[in-house]
Amino acid sequence: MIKLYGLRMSNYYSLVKAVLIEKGLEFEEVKAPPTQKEDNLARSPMGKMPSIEVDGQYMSESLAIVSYLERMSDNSPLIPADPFQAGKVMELVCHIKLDAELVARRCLAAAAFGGEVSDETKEATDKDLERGLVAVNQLMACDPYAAGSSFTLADMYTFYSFGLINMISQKMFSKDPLANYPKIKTLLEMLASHPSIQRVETEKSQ
Ligand SMILES: N[C@@H](CCC(=O)N[C@@H](CS)C(=O)NCC(=O)O)C(=O)O
Repeated sequence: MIKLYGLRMSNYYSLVKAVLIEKGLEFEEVKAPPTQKEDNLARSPMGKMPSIEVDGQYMSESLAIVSYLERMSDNSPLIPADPFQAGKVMELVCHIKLDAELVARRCLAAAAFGGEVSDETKEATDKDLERGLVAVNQLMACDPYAAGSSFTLADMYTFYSFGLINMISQKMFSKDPLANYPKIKTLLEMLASHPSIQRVETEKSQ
């Protein structure tokens, strides 16, 4: 049985949990906050969450983990069989993660934990995020799903990254990052009722 380490409040933890559910894989959740303690570093070299344990071996990084899970079960494929379409899904995932979410995360400590951020960082984040969102929007099919007609890994990253991007953007810049992207907004509303995502979100409050 796969063990999933981390906390339910983490968007990356939630994403991996939703993929485990989507793929119909059995798993056990183990509460493990991000720390620089030896046991956590053994599971996750940067001390972050989530990580998984399979037969006594560990794996970190959500993208590595979900790629592994995708190969572990044929249920509900999240990456298309066609090599080019598979590449397109991963392209969208990369842009969401690198050019939108990781940019917004520069202000996470200030937005969520009362940390400090310089005006320079704030301004650069706002500007870079706008650019990242243009790129993401260019690749988003929203037809009706992120990468086209079927639900893929890009939908999982859309849901779990935009939750965080929205929160940071509203708090730091007092603006709706998706104001100019109504198709992505509609997609997010649809994804909120996708069964695996809905279960993860419901269980957060338990
Ligand atoms: N690239 C990693 C990022 C994981 C990550 O940043 N996790 C956050 C929680 S959502 C964390 O552990 N933060 C605590 C820290 O950075 O020490 C992944 O995709 O799994």
